[in-house]
Amino acid sequence: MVDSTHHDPAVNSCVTPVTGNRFVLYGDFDGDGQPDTLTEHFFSEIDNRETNKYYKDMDYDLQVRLNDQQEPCSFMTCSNDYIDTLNTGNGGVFGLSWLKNEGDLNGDGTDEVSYISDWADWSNLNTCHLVTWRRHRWEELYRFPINELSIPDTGDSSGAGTHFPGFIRKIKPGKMMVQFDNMGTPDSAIIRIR
Ligand SMILES: [Ca+2]
Ligand SMILES: [Ca+2]
Repeated sequence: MVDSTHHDPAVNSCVTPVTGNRFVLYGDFDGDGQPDTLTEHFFSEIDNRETNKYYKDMDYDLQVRLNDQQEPCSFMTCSNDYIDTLNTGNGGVFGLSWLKNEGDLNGDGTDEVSYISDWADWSNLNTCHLVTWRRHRWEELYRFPINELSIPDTGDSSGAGTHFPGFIRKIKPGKMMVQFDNMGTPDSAIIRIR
């Protein structure tokens, strides 16, 4: 298999890969009372293996270009064999920029997960996804626009939300407050979920 990153004439052949962050999230995502662990992975579909997200001392435009050549695939696997892989982005992605256990928002006994993919683009507009493991699959309960500038730089793999309260707040089972981006202006709304 050809590693196309080494065949871009505009790129110095001695680029230094930087692995980058991998999120790890703890919770009970199937509600069986046993703890589960979600672990972020960043694969290149060229060789179907874990790969680097970035390159050392390289400007963003080139990072995006090399990212594209890797044919990246961003997903999370679970320590619980009964919980499927959660796909979070294919192609043009640097993995995740946000991942949080939101607790049991809909009151059915399982913890919900919010995540934001770190797209390899030039826009601050992005989407926060709220998902739950239900009926043997990951189901999206809600999604809303966010501005990437509001995401804290967590910088480690301990999971997001340690200082920043997050985008979602539970009001009561089945009812939540969402902080979203309303065409450039921070806004909030009360949302019902089931
Ligand atoms: Ca569990
Ligand atoms: Ca739940």
